[in-house]
Amino acid sequence: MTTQSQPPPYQPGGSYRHILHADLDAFYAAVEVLDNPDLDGKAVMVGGDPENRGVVATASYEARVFGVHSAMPMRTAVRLCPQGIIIHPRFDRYRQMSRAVMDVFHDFTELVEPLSMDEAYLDITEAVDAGRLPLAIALELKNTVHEKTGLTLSVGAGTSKSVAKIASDLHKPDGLVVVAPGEEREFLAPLVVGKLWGIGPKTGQRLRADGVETIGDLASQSTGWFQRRFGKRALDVQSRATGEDREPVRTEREAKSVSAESTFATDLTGEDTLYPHLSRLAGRVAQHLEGKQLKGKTVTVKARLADFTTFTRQTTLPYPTGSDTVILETAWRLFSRELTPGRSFRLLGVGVSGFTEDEEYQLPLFGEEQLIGDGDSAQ
Ligand code: DCP
Ligand code: MG
Repeated sequence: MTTQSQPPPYQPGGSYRHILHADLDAFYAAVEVLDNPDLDGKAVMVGGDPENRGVVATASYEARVFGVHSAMPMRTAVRLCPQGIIIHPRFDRYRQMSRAVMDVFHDFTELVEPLSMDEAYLDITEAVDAGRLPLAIALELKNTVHEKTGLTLSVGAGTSKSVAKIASDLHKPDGLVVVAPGEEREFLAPLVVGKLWGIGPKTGQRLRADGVETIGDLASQSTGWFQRRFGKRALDVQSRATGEDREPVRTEREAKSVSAESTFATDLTGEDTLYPHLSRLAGRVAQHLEGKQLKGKTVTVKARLADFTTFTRQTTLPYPTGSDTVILETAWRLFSRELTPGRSFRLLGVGVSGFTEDEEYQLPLFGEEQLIGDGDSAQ
């Protein structure tokens, strides 16, 4: 593995940083259409079986018109879009395409931060400082990805990661939105607060209840208001709302652990109830590890009891893993020891750490990768 140098820190009053956020359109479905042109123009739904509580990993834009979306139970998707063609995911093929796309990104700049298999930030400051326009670079990136892989990419350009990310999502599919330096605040102002990184549905709802609907409403609040509202996160949220955040594009494997946790609406008890939750969390962690191309040796389970007692249990495997099956089996082994009758849980978490840079390890073949979709957060 090579470690790349970071861009110089942002100098207030100095020149702008220029960042692209690039995200493939309907990634898994687009790969399926590419490999089988008969599917072109049809409602394609990639995911698990409707009979087996499978979920939709993604759907083509033709299927989305009917309301089908990622993480929806496939059974619901079939009801909304009966003519939809269900395709089982081929992860190896998606990984292969992902690598090809990431290679193109790396031809543009060495400062690439992958966020998942189909999405990355690119720091293009050097090229812009040398006289190229962000628009020209973004167009060339889209064209090159299309030429080399046949996939379409949506790109957002801006002076910060959060502006670029919001911009890339705005005109999907095949979108291209450039936010000029100095126009960040104006660009963000009319958008709903939920578009901001870090404002989930619950926070969004609470803000709306207080009359803060748009990012513009948020940006006009005082620093004291942000502090009361967001505590430790105040400065981060405020700088994102005003389009002034200066998070650098991170190329190194900085993550020390990848985890996902879930607090339940009601305390849960019993194996049958808790196992699916652990399974979902293990799936989220595996997906995140995959996006970051990481494997770790240590699996941790976190649990909080009804009385708020919180504890963690962990074990170290003889080999690094990124497999949802292995993570789940290990996590369940740790957790099931704690599952005494009647004990009820309000939170569960699964984490993987102890990352290795040795890519030589190959796991023996475990069962098929499972598809577990849900909106839990993974860090
Ligand atoms: N994915 C998944 N489960 C989810 C969300 C996504 O398995 N809950 C997979 C399938 C997607 C891929 O990750 O194809 C990329 O995720 P995106 O959120 O970028 O979604 P798409 O690329 O499919 O659509 P788009 O980016 O055009 O909205
Ligand atoms: Mg995508």
